Amino acid sequence: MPDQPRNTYKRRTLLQTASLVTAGLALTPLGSRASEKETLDFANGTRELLAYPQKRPLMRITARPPHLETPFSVFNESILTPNDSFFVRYHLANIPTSIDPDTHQLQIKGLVDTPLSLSLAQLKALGPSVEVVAVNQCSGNSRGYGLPRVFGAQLGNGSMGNARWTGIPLKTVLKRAGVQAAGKQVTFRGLDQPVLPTTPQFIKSLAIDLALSDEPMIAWAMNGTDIPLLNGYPIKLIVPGYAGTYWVKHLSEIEVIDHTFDGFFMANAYRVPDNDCQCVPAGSVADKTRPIGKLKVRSFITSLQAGDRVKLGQPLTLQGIAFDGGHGIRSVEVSDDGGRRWHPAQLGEDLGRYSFRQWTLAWRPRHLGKVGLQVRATSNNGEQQPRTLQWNPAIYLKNDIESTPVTVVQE
Ligand SMILES: Nc1nc2c(c(=O)[nH]1)N[C@H]1C(S)=C(S)[C@@H](COP(=O)(O)O)O[C@H]1N2
Ligand SMILES: [Mo]
Repeated sequence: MPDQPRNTYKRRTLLQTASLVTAGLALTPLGSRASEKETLDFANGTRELLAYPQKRPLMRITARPPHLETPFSVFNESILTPNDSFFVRYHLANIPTSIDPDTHQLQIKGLVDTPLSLSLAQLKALGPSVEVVAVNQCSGNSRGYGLPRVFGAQLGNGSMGNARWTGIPLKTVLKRAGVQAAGKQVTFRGLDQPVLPTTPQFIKSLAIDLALSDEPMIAWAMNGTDIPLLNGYPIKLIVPGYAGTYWVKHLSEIEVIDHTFDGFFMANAYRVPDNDCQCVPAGSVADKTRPIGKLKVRSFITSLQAGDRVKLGQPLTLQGIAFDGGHGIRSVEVSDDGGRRWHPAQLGEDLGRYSFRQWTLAWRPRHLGKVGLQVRATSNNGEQQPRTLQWNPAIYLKNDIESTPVTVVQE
C-alpha cells in the first residue's frame, strides 16, 4: 500500500508522545529555545517560545490547557500556515496524548434513523472527499490589543491560521444516518475531558440547516498530511467562515437533538451582543446575546512589525493578508497618513472565499520619524473594517483597522 511508510512513521511519533505520558511529561513542551521570547506590542506582552510535540517553537499564552500562538512572521512566509506552526487552543486540561487511528470511532446518534459508529476507514469510504482552504481563527484573536482590556487570555494576532482541509462533507455523514424531521440542532464533541467532574464538557452545536449545508466538513488531512495531534488528530470538524470554537478537535460524537443545546460552551461562553455590530459601549454589558457566528473582515501587514525601521526614500514592497467570513476579499487599501488617503493594494492568488488573500503594495517612506501604516479590507459583500473597535465584553471578533508603527530613518 502506497501510504504504508507514512502510517508507520505516524505510529512512531505517537508512541513517542505516549511514552512522554508514562514518564509524567504530558503537556510539557519537548524543548524551549532557552532564552527565546517574543514580545507583543502591548502591556505584559512577552511570551516564551516553546516547542510542543509536532510543533516548532510557538508563543505560549497558557500552559494548562495549552494555548500556543503562531509567531506573526510566519504569516509573511506563506499563505498556508504550516502545520508545525499552526496555533493551538484547548479549554480542558485533560487532552489526548495518543490516539490510535485504527480504533478511533465516530458515533452519530440522537434523532437519526440509523445510529452509526464509524472507523476512520469507514468514514473515508462514505463518499467522495472534498477540499477547502479556510481560516481557523479563535474568537478572541487579538484581544490583547483591544482597549479597554477585558478578562481572559491576552491574545496577540497569532491565534489564527489558514490551511487546506481534506475530508468528507458533514451532510454526507448526517444523510447516511438519516436526520429525522424533529432534528433542530446537531452537537459535536471530541475526546478531551475536563479534569474535574464539575467542569463542563467541551460540546458545541450548529443549527440543522448549517450542519446540512455544503460547507461544514469532517477533515482528516491538513495541508495534505495528517492533522497534528494538538490540532485535532485524527479528525476535526471544519466550519468554513465560522469562529474556530465550532471546529471541534478529535471529533468522536455527533448527536442530532430537537432543541437548542444549552451546554456551557453555547449557552454561557462564546456569545456576542445580539445586534449588527455585535458590540456594546465599552465597559457595559449586553442585554441580549447570541452564539458567536461568522468571522468579520480583517487585514494585516505581515512584512513589517511594530517597531521596525525602514529607510527614507528607499522603495519597498509592503505585504500582508486579508480574510472575512466567506464572501471573499474585494479590496485592500493602505494608508501612511493616518487614514486620509488610501492606496489600493494588489491582491494575490485567490485560493477561495474562506482563505487568507495575500496583498502587496509598493511603498516609499517619504518622511523621517514615526509612521503608522494602516491597512483596511473590504469584502465582496461591501463589509469594511471599522476605524474603531466594536467593543464587546470578551473582545471577540476584533476587526478594527490596524496601525503598524514603524520608524523611518536616514539611509
Ligand atoms: N475538542 C476540542 N475542540 C476544540 C476546542 C477544544 O477546547 N476542544 N477549542 C476550540 C477553539 S475555541 C478554537 S479557537 C479551535 C482552535 O483550533 P486549533 O487548536 O486546532 O488551532 O479549536 C476549537 N475546537
Ligand atoms: Mo477559540
